This record gives sequence, structure tokens and C-alpha cells, in this order.
Amino acid sequence: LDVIRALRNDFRAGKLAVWYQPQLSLATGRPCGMEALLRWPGEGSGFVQPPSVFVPLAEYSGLIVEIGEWVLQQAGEAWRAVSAVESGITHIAVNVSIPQFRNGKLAETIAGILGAQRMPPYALELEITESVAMDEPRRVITALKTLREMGVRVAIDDFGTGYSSLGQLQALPIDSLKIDRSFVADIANGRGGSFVETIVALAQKTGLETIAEGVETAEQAGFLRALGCTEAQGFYYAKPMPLDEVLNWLQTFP
Ligand code: G
Ligand code: G
Ligand code: MN
Ligand code: NA
Repeated sequence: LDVIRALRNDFRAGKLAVWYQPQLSLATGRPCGMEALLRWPGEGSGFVQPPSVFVPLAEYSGLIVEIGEWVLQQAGEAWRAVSAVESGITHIAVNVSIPQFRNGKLAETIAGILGAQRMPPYALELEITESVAMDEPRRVITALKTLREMGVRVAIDDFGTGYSSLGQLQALPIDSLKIDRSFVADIANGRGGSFVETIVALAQKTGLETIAEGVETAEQAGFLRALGCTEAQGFYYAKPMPLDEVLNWLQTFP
């Protein structure tokens, strides 16, 4: 496909970008993390394709393995930059796709990148979807166990939208559930957030943290905070931004 060829060329030419979206502690209202999100800038101020289009193509073509390593390196550099400004940021979340688990070297690769970037393992949070966890459970679980023994944190992304059973979920070595934005949107539309409430209760009883994604209103933030949800991320607080803009945004917190 032409799009894949263009993506490979632009990646190798250094034209991809990683933006960051802040994550806030609901208990303190202060920034505590940020998620690394790929962007494919085009000519001018626009984008060639959104990640919802090009990430699946990068996965299909295998290019995501190289791109994913680069995103981890970028996260290491971003960690150094946020550490220099006393931001309160304790972790950077990075999305990881199934092809990155296939060569059996993900933990080793990550250990190498963390060492080279001098990023502490606890400052890295990997986000995997339920489908990643279910695709090749033995291989994925082995890698996640090694990573968690190193101190790396693991979150299940888009939680509640996949096909994993509670039994499969119980077998996963994870730290946190990232509640899908569709459930957060329900908080204001009559279903009243009962799914969010149930997910937070499940997490609390099983010793997991929770992060709500797609928080867009003060009402949602208040509801989540009252439930004891740990963190929140969404347009209500901040959109994904280039690193220099995130660093400025962090400075607005006294
Ligand atoms: O901002 P948003 O449109 O950025 O991102 C859409 C989706 O693209 C995210 O939910 C995530 O699943 C995926 N994505 C963004 N950045 C990355 C990345 O670095 N690696 C992987 N595997 N997926 C990413
Ligand atoms: O990996 P994940 O699907 O969680 O990536 C986050 C995605 O959610 C990105 O595409 C990001 O741009 C998007 N996003 C972040 N905050 C909001 C929000 O408040 N509302 C909506 N609709 N999307 C958001
Ligand atoms: Mn994510
Ligand atoms: Na998500």
C-alpha cells in the first residue's frame, strides 16, 4: 500500500512526532503522568493521517516494531525533560501493540532503552489493550511478568470494550485499568456512570489502580473523584500536545 510506503519513508526521514497528553491525580488535582501519542505531521500544520488510521497499518506491516522502539526512546527523552522542571509527573504511559511482543525480546529491548535513556523502570507505564493480552496470552504474560519484576507498570487500555473474561483478566500481571471513554461519556447521559462505578469497585477490590480516559467535563471529573478513581485524562484538563507545550502547560500548576 502507498500509505504504508509513505509512513515508512516519513518515519525513516524522522518526520513522525510524539505528542503527550497529561494525566492528573484525582485526589490532588495535579498532573502525575502523561501518555505518549504518535502523530504523523504533513506539510503545513495538518496531519497526513490520524493514528486511528496509520497505527493499524503500522501494526499490519510490522513497522510498529521499529516505530514502537522509537516512541519508547522519545518517552525516555521526555522523561528527562519533565524531570528537569519539577512537574510532579511520576510516569509516562506508552502504548504497545501485539507485534512488539512477537520476537520475544520486548522486555530486553525496554531494559536497554531505559538504561540508555537513564529512565527508571517505575516511570514507564505500558498500555496494552485487552486484545493484545488475549492474542498470545502465554508469550504476553511472560513478557509482562519480566517487565513488572523490573519495575515497569502495566495498564489495560480501553478497558471494558474487549473480549476478555474476568478469568483471563485475573491471570494478567497488571497494575491499572484504563477505563474506556465510552463509559466515562455515560456519566452524563442517563446511564449515570454505573459501569464506571462497577469498574472502579472491581479494581479497588483486586488491588488495581484506575485511570479514566476521555474526561471532558467538570461533572465527570467530580463523579470519578467521588468514586475514588485514581487518575483522569481528557480534554477537560488538556489535549495531547508537543513536548515543549506540555512542559509550558505543566508550569501553569503552582
Ligand atoms: O490521539 P489518539 O488519536 O492519538 O490515538 C489514537 C490511538 O492510536 C490510541 O488510542 C492508541 O491506541 C494509538 N496510538 C497512539 N500512539 C501510539 C503508539 O505510540 N503506539 C501504539 N501502538 N499505538 C498508538
Ligand atoms: O490509547 P488511547 O485510545 O487511550 O489514546 C487516547 C486517545 O483518546 C487519543 O486519540 C486522544 O486524542 C483521545 N482523547 C484524549 N482525550 C479525549 C477526550 O477527552 N475526549 C475524546 N473524545 N477523546 C480523547
Ligand atoms: Mn492508550
Ligand atoms: Na484508550
